[in-house]
Amino acid sequence: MPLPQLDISGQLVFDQLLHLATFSDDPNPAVTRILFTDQDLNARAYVKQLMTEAGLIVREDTIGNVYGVLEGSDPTAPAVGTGSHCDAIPLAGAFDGTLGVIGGIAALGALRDVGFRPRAPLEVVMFTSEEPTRFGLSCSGSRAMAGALEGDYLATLRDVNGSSYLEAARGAGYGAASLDAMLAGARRTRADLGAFLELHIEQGPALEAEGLQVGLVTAIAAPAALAVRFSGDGGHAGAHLMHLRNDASLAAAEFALAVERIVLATGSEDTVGTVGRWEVSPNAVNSVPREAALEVDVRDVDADRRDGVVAEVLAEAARIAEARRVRLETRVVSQDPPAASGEAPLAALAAAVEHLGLTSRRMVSRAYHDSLFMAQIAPTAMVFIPCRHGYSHRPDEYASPEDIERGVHVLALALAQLAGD
Ligand code: HGY
Ligand code: MN
Ligand code: MN
Ligand code: MN
Repeated sequence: MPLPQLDISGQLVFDQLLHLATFSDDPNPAVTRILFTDQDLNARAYVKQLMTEAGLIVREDTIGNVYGVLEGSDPTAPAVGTGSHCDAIPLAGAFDGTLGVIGGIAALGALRDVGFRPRAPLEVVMFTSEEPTRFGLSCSGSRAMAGALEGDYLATLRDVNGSSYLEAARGAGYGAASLDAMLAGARRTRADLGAFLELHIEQGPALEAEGLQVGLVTAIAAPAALAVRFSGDGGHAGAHLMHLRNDASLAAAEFALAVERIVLATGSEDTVGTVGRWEVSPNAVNSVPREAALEVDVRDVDADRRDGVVAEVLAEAARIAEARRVRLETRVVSQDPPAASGEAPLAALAAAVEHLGLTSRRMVSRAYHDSLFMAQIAPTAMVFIPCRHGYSHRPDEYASPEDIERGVHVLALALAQLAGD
């Protein structure tokens, strides 16, 4: 099909992203926007406003996924979707996730503005939450959509205030009579979703280092998240003698270095791991730590190798706990398979890149995305644009209006091909 001539303003999308970034619990340029908080609700309102202004039909599901729909000439055809997330981990930046939502709206708006009438419905979705910050679980919206989230498991999760996911969802105006009903209300299947694309910043340095304009993602690495808690008996930092102590934080310190050692021991640069969250209690200089609550992030493009690292890390936690006479609780919060991109969406992106005469390379995404789960219910692919120095999950995360314009343009042309006219 002849590809439509589109008028896309990277500057406009850039400005909208910077406005969206003002909805934050931390001062600019940092962005902190946690699921179902007031700033998250402000961001949702802005996204729905932009969807409406772009002429899209707005709807929300029971878990808070927000859809903007451009109706197709054949409403029975499986939809072609795009989207990403607007939640942001503490002290993050303005472009992670948001580019795929605001850029997706701009892509659908640009197609509509030139009178492009898709055969299949086109949808842009803001997933309710991709970051694991509030409940420890990543991608709750796309997991629910893909049927990859059990109500029994979600019921076990609590935030730092002890609130459940359902309570938080209801507080934000979502939810349902039960968790299972809420999850059922978000469910999509291959019958109603024919393809999915996600535009995202690379969150790494490769495109910039190689002077390339676009990345075509062939696979998404397999992520895992573990919760590990060491508990000792604490004591007075002065009077409690060393040979009597079972210091939980020292056990955590030995464990964190063991995670690094085990990850490096695979010998592959594709294996990565860190202890990203580490909370000590009572966290007083003159009190021997009683508790050390950690969260561990382990990833690899090779799922078996990732699983081997997870097993070794958990075994090492038990060895350290025994040796240091501390108690141990561990939980595998998530341990997800990798995702391979679908041929048709990848080909549509590649055709758009060629049509626009852009430089590109195929690459693996080491970050996870909602596409990791969308790939379980529809052929899925991602398109990356460079971000300055590869920085992400930092306030100085940055993507230029020019790169944004190229990414949105590729996305729009790929969506047009997949939806047909
Ligand atoms: O952690 C990730 O990979 C994603 O950016 N949340
Ligand atoms: Mn992120
Ligand atoms: Mn993201
Ligand atoms: Mn992501």
